[in-house]
Amino acid sequence: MSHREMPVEKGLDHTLQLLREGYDFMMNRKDKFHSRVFETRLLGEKVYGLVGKEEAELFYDEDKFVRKNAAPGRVQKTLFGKGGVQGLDGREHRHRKKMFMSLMSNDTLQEIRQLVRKEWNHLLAHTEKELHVREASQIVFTRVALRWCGIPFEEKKVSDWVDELNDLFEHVAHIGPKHWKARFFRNKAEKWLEELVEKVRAGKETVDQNRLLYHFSMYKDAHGNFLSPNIAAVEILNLLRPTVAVSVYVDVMFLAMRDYPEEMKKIKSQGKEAGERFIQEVRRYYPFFPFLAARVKETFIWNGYEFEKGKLTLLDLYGTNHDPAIWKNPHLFDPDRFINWKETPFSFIPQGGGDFEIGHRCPGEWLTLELLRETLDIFIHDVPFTFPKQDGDIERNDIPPQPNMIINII
Ligand code: HEM
Ligand code: MYR
Repeated sequence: MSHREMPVEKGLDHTLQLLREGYDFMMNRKDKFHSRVFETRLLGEKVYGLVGKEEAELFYDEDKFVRKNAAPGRVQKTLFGKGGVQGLDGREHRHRKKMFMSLMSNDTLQEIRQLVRKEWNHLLAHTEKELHVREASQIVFTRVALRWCGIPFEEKKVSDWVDELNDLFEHVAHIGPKHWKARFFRNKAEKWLEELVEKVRAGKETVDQNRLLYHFSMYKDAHGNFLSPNIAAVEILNLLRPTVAVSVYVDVMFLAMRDYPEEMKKIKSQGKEAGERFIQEVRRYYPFFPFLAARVKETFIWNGYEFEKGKLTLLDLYGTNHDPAIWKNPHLFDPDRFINWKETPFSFIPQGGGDFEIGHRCPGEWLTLELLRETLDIFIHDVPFTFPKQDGDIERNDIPPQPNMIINII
């Protein structure tokens, strides 16, 4: 196929625009260039941008893109950690990913729902009237995550866990002290978990052998070796941290309940299916994880465009979930769009696309849905509440979004 000129954004660097435009950065360029493939410059590097369904399919082609050295340093030092599943490729990735997927059985998901209900009941029993949705769900999900993973904890240390796990995902994109605090917490949490893994291996800590702490401590890689204690710690944090991050979805879910009260009525009268569509639309409509990063494995040509070996490539998750070629009236909140919706691996990608086992798609997607289902069920059916007057605005460059919803329990 002949070469086509890829649209190139002029200028030395556009990182400041990214920080300003936030979730709209990629879509703005797609619209400006009338192209779903373009080139720009970020953090001093030439970067390809991809938006859309076919583009997502390309991004997940493991013959074309690798994850090694793709995530920027500030993401690795806060959100992901180093040496974890996110940065692996090929055989090594599949082996490690199998471990994550084996944790997501039906029994596990059912247990998670019970834990969620128990922890919400516990928290609500101690709530007078005003409930800060974000903080409350952070506490509930931290306790769920620690119990589910089998991490021993003292009651008085729970609030430290809440703060520390939150910092790992809330300050990735910040500049200054908040971001440095997140780095500090990652080092602290990794060190604590490394010591725990070593004690489990040495039989010095009695732990439930059916729990994740034990599984990850004893897991052997594709070559039959234990993970280094540090990498085991990084992977345990890869379960604890995102479970707590589901509090962001709960926060925006309450924002949707406040802004679209007719949808709450539908869920009450029509039941489960309507709730399911509501949760899917919350994950499509609101921004959360903006884009993914990979590097070109070998130079190749796609649709006439040349992708050069080693270059950083970003796939726009938010833009693909708002692509008018996939979604009618994408900027309208409409759960009914999911009636008779045919799921495909690359068009609805709030937690990544493609295949769970082979690719990097989020292994926690079903778990996320369970946490949201149970939480929605509790607040739709069991806990009457009202919304006091409040803003609930989401800034376009607030990554992740912080509506910080408040409700009054009646
Ligand atoms: C990967 C989003 C919850 C564990 C990912 C990816 C995204 C994502 C966008 C990257 C996909 C890719 O690179 O192709 C989210 C969001 C969540 C969430 C928005 C809601 C808060 C969870 C939960 C867990 C989890 C609850 C586990 C308990 C992981 C892991 C990976 C991952 C281990 C790396 C997978 C791999 O590289 O193969 N997630 N996730 N996530 N997620 Fe989630
Ligand atoms: C998780 O903890 O893995 C799930 C939710 C984290 C959301 C954090 C949002 C910031 C992501 C910036 C990503 C840039 C990737 C190149």
